[in-house]
Amino acid sequence: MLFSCFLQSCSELDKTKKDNINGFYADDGAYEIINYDGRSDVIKVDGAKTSWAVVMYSLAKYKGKMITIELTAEVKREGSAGNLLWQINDGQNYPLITSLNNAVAGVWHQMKGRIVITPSGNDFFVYLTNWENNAENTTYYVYNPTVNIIEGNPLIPDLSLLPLKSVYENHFLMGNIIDTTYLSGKYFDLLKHHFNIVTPGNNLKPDFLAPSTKGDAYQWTTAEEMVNKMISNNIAVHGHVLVWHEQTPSWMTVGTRTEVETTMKNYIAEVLTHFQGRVNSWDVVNEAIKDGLSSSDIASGWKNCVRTSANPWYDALGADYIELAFRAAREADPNINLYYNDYGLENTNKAEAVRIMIKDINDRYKNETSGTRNLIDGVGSQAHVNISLNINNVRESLNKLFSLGIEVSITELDVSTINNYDPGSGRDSVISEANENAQAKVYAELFKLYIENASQITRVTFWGMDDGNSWLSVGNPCLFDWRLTAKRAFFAVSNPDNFLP
Ligand code: 9MR
Repeated sequence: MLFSCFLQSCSELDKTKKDNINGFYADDGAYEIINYDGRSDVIKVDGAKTSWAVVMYSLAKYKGKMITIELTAEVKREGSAGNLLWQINDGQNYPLITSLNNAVAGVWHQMKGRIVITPSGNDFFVYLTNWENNAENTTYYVYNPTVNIIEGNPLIPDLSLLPLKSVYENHFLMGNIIDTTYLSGKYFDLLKHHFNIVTPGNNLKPDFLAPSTKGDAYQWTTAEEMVNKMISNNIAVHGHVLVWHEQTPSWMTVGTRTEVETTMKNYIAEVLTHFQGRVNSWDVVNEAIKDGLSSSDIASGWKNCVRTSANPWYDALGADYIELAFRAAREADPNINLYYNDYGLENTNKAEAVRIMIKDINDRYKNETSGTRNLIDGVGSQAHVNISLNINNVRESLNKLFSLGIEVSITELDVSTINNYDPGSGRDSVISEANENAQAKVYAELFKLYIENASQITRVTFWGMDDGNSWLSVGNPCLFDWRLTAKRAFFAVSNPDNFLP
């Protein structure tokens, strides 16, 4: 049995509990501290002995104060796969800190989590549990649980840094994404400091605006709040997205060809009219071109390069859905800038397919308008890349897009330190020095290239402000860490030459 205490709040422990490890204690009778799997001082929680089989850590002394709780532990389940979760109990609420879902039994798993909280209830502790299906009868083991507490507001942006929008004011617009988190407090301060255009990351998508049931009312409230807040702060808004194979209520793509075409037109008209004069450019169609294209696919024509699988717009309307959407948008608001947006254009074949598609659609539209107007005004290269990026491919692809003679924007830039799209827990931000340097170098290479081509680039938008809130948080792809501190990546974007040979 181990009675020693390592962390500050040890003295705050409930003395009625018998034992603790690093200040953690388990509930009476249901646990023992054992040597297990070659490790000493493992907490074994015996699921058969209690319905309240938890490992707890008292935070009573922080009640009513804003703190950040960071937790780590190694955990292992007995029996079958299942969940292990870290929660708060403040006597009234039980916020989830993090969960390990469907963890395989019989192996150790690393768990970590972070929460910023000001608890107001009668009690205050964190606990690790295997609560699932109203039962906690699985035995599990916890090794080396740790807590780190940061007191006060953890967000510490440095607003004395030269704003990125000033660094690039003669080159292109600087953008980032927003959700409701970024509308106030230090998140908003940092957004306003550096960026002059935003893209709502989710709130202008069909599944946020359109009714989930056909015929019900549109849901404007949150989007309105966002757009108005930005405009009143002189931050422009780019709209994302009207027609996409994801995040779209299913009723919108169900019916005969004529019905779906009508639904699409009505949706586009409804949204563009609603935001007319407030949102200046829109991604009309997103991600319509397939991955893994060969040169013979491209030689067979762009319509053979359109995404066919899991694409309900394609199922209803065929490859024509792309042009139909742009025509509907032009009709609904002739003054708005219409963008085609896609990812993976670092792959030169995919960029080529996008190029021939836009050229074909624009050439035909120009014929109809006596050469006066394109239908597609801009092309967005998302640029979700990682530290193995080959900058030569980016250069070649951008040159293909520049050859179209329309606006080119970088629309969703992030540089992940891992080579996959693991979204992570949303709470990671431990980055090795080697990865932070490699990431800074890629950002520097990209911005050097963008600067060289600045006359042909309208906007560069990052897909996330900080690693804590990024959709790829586990790969820490942003310029700021979860506390809004500028990373090397930020300084590489501010001054690429300092990070290049
Ligand atoms: O960042 C968005 C994330 O919060 C959503 O869960 C996800 C769901 O589809 O969409 C993310 O944004 C995507 C964007 O709309 C289109 N390009 C890829 C982006 C990352 O998945």
